[in-house]
Amino acid sequence: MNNVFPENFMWGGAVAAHQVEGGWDRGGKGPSIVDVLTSGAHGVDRVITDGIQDGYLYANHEASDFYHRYREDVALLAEMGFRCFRTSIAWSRIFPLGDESEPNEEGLRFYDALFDELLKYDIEPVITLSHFEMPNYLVTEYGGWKNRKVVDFFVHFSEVVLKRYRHKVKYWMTFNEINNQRNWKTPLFGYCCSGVIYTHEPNPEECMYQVLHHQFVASARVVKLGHEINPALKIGCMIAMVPLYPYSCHPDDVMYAQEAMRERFLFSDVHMRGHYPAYILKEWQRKGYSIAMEPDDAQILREGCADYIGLSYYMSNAVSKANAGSGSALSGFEGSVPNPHVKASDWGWQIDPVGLRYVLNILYERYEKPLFIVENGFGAIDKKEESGEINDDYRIDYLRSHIEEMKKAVTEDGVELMGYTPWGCIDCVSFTTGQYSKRYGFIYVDKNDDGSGTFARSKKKSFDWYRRVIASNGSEL
Ligand code: BGP
Repeated sequence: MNNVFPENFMWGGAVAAHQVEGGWDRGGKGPSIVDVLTSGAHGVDRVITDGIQDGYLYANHEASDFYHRYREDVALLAEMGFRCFRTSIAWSRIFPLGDESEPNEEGLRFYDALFDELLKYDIEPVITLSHFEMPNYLVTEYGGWKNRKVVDFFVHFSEVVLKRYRHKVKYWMTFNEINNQRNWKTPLFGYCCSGVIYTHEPNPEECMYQVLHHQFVASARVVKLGHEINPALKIGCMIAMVPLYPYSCHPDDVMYAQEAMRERFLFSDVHMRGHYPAYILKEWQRKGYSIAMEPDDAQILREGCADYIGLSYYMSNAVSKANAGSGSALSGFEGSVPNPHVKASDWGWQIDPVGLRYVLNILYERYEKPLFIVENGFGAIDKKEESGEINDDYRIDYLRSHIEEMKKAVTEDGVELMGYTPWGCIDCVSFTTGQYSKRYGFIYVDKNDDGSGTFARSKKKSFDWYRRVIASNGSEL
């Protein structure tokens, strides 16, 4: 079973700037929305008070101190044999306020140095342009993504970095988990994706679709621009792919699950096909929503289809019509029920490796475009033994079982898969909890929820395991 994955399969790992870098106010960086999320400090008003779990207080100000320690980290990634590394560029490191025309050279130099360091070891950077962290100024001055002007600011930022790094970075993605804001009832998701607290809007859902339209247009413009800057660039979209199974084979459950899945497909449909699908136009009509669009928008969307689908996969969910409210599943699937056939993590995330093979197949059948698993992983509280060892066998089990299913999708089903980058390869701040103790890494970082810790790095048991997986191109699991 040697070489079941293509020789150029991109094994690696993923993080995001605000969850790993720290240095939140270093090198001329401006505050981003996550830097001030629950605080009233630094002259910025407290923005969200509801819906955010305790602990999301400045954890990202220092995060894993990657900003100062990236050389040491990249050397460790190289030791594991990484062929690629996914991270994001913090927009407010390049444009502290977000709207200026002149970029911050010091911020640009940081990413130059990081990319050079990666390339020194033949590690391909895979870069997300927006991972939950727009410059805070764009929210306080412009109201975030509901303002069409933000499209131009984002395209300008993207143009600067695409040009600057065109010979260093080939693989890009526009918006991380763009479909998370479909979850607008949870302020954290909606806000981090858009800078808008949807629940404070007179018509939250309509506002969310307006924001989304702006982001679709921005993404399409960036894809087109990127190809003009360097035709070799591959610019993908990024979707959180949680499949929603019908709870039973009752036709009502099956239909409900299909409707609920449009909460995912809407995003990949527009990104990959370049137009809005019929089901969403009908939904808007039913609800009397009118989304402001400019005359050229349809053409922009058509001309800016993404090159590949980046996806995160952590879990599956099940939905039951009987459990749902009266609204359509597309307006928030209230019918979510625990699946009795799978176990869940301590955070209730249902562990379902077969679901990964399933989503790879449904996405590939639907678009016949390359896929890239840019997040997958197991968040857990790791215990450091007195000997210093961290025996994270649960993480190895999780990853092994998912890689096995990914392998079937590639070798048995013929899915075109570009690579695999497990989430949080270096321990970093958890997005949904804001805490440090929910860890995903192969590399342990000595940092605790109360802010204590030395930032010292050490290797978990999974470090060596993953090194062997990569060295054997996935045949030794
Ligand atoms: C995804 C995000 C990541 C990441 C991951 C794990 O939704 O793209 O930023 O954090 O989930 O989630 P958490 O950190 O909350 O466990």
